[in-house]
Amino acid sequence: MNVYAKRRAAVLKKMQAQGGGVAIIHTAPEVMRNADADYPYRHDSYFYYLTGFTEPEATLVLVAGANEQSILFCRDKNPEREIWDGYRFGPAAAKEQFGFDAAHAIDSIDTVLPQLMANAAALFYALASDPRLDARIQGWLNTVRSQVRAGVSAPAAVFDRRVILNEMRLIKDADEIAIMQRAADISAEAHARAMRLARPGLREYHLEAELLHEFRSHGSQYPAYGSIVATGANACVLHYRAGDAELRDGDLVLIDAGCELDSYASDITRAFPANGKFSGAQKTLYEIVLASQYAAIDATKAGMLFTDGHDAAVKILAQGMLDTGLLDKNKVGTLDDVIANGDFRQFYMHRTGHWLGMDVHDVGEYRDPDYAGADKPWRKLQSGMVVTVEPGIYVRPAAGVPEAFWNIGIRIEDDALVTNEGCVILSRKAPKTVAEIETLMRG
Ligand SMILES: [Mn+2]
Repeated sequence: MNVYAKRRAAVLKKMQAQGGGVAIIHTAPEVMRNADADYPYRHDSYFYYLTGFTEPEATLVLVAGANEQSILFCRDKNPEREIWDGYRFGPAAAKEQFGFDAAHAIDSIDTVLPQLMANAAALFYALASDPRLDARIQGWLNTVRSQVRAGVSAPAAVFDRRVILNEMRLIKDADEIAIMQRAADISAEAHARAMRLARPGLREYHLEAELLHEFRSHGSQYPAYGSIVATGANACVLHYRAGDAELRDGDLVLIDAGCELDSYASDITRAFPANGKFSGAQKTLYEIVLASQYAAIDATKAGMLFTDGHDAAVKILAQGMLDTGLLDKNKVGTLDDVIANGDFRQFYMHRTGHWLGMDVHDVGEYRDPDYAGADKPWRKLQSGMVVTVEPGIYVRPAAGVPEAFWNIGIRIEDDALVTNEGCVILSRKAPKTVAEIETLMRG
């Protein structure tokens, strides 16, 4: 049984535990960019997780009844279209190749799906994720309901299938971990390449081009998200995209970029001096962020709370802000005051991590899903989760802030696989210490 079939079997088991029913998982639609040109096609992550099938216009149906079935709907063979757009499996070959119990042409879904839904206990689908999909579900349900006088019953309950799938996707299996390690290796090498080639006079897009070159030449299909290449003050804009600003002597350059490989994301951030040597002020802040990242990594292991890493990082960052005068002790008080009152948010305004997987901000609850009450505590990390660890400091010019630190933006981000003993840093090959970065850039 292939890994996708195993996952489908696991989903069917969970559906059975909820009384059985029919699950519907569409892949993503093709989206037009302009005129006849589409955006690069990217399948839906849930759909791929359960099928490994990458063609557009496809739907997976899981039937958890007395007779369990995995059924694929996909594009029919079409010699004419295949000349223009390329090979299509078609239902017969897809069934064979991907191990489904049955496969049908997508054009037949309006006829076949209501038959599968007839007398099913419940529907499992992604509620209110897409109005077009909701309308189609309504149509199929009404077709089933119209047969009620013939003794057919319609599903009486609807469950959000994402609840089952998010929990599964949150814990990565060996197959996924192997892919994520390769993705992180490629991205780490891309960061090293950008550092090696960086020098004053280049523009942000030159470094972006180097990242893309490294990603693509190692088989990555696309970047996992829009690459951030931000020089100087641009680094203080959290969602800045690589633009055309020139790297100036004395700038710090922040790169937040990761490739997607075989549907899995990597997500790495590094900051380095354009001229290869940290200034005193840059190094001071860099060492604070690095220390905070090590503290957060130490708190990243099974049994710790998701927020423990953030809290550990904030403690070090806030102390550093007091030590450097970014925060004025006479105004903000002690470390405890700074943390309690949130004064550190002037320079550190985001959280320290997020789940990582097929999506860069991957699915999964951050609160304990098993807690019955309303005020759910943060969830504990478990072996097999992958989380980013990404503290930072961003200093915008402001009255009372020492000018030496103005416009310095630093974030250090790694991808951590949680284990029972601690964590494995998947992105460990990206140079990180001041010495590593300066040595590489001198090279
Ligand atoms: Mn991130």
